[in-house]
Amino acid sequence: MNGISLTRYLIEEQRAKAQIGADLRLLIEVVARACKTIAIAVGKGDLGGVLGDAGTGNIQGEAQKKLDVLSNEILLEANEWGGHLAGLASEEMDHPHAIPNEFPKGGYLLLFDPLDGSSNIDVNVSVGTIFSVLRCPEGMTGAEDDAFLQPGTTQVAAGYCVYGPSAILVLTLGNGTHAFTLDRELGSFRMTARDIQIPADTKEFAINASNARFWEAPVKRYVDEMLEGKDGPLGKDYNMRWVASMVADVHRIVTRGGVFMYPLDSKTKDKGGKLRLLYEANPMAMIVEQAGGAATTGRERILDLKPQKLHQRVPVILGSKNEVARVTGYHLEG
Ligand code: AHM
Ligand code: MG
Repeated sequence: MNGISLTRYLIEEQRAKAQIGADLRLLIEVVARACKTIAIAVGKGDLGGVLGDAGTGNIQGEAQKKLDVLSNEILLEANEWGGHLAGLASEEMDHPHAIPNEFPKGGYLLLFDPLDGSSNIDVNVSVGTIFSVLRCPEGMTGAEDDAFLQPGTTQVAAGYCVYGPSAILVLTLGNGTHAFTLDRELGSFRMTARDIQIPADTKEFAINASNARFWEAPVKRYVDEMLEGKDGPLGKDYNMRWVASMVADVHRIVTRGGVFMYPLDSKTKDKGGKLRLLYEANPMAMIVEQAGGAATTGRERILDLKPQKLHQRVPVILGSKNEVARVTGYHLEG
């Protein structure tokens, strides 16, 4: 079945398996369309005048790139008028964006990191969009932060689009993880991998090793053991990769296995971690679990966490399930 369009995949999910309704199908189509627009903007680079800082900051005190702001606007504009959403929340907005009164409202909530890894934009390294879809709880409008504070297990869909040599949308509707590559001439996403399975074992890990002196003991132990290679307790040589774009690092793991860690460390402890729960960790955890992998904070399954704040941060360890189990075990022993 490789090669079917995203549209056909969604229609078949809606028709044959009653897996999704028309509203969710529209939502995914609209997000995919926005990702195409972002892919074009990212691809133009300097020629589009889109590189560099926007001169503004987000609620987390991070400097925004022009493409962070543009990607956020593209996703908002694409999603606010279709009638499928009650509200939207983003890494780049302090509070949710309510659907303007002139448009009909739907039953879903959309969360996104419009352009993750944006520190890589100016050096032409892969970046990506991450998104998560929730149902708007009864009695809420979708404009309040509380509407979005749902555990990751309640996500009805999650995905990312990595803007690399090709643009690839990786999507789960809760029954498997599938990849769709953008055919730039046709302007359509076509399935290039169905029911992705992340190998349970791996010899590849991803961590920002410059933080080593800030790590907790279980992560130090695990990384030291990997570095000892085949003469150490793990009995094999490991390789290391760190793109510093979560989307690109996770995409490598989805493609060939590996373990990704942005663990708790003494530098980010006060904030709870580096990566954001609702629009980075939760969607990636759903995608990885649906592909047979695992995702924890080191101590708990990410998808079971009960969010307290819209922009909450968490430690993230995800990927090949035996390695995630090993390092999670080290945390629980300690
Ligand atoms: P961002 O959302 O501001 O781009 O930050 C998240 C990114 C992730 O994509 C990546 O894994 C991480 O930050 C890299 O952090 P570091 O620069 O500490 O290696
Ligand atoms: Mg991000």
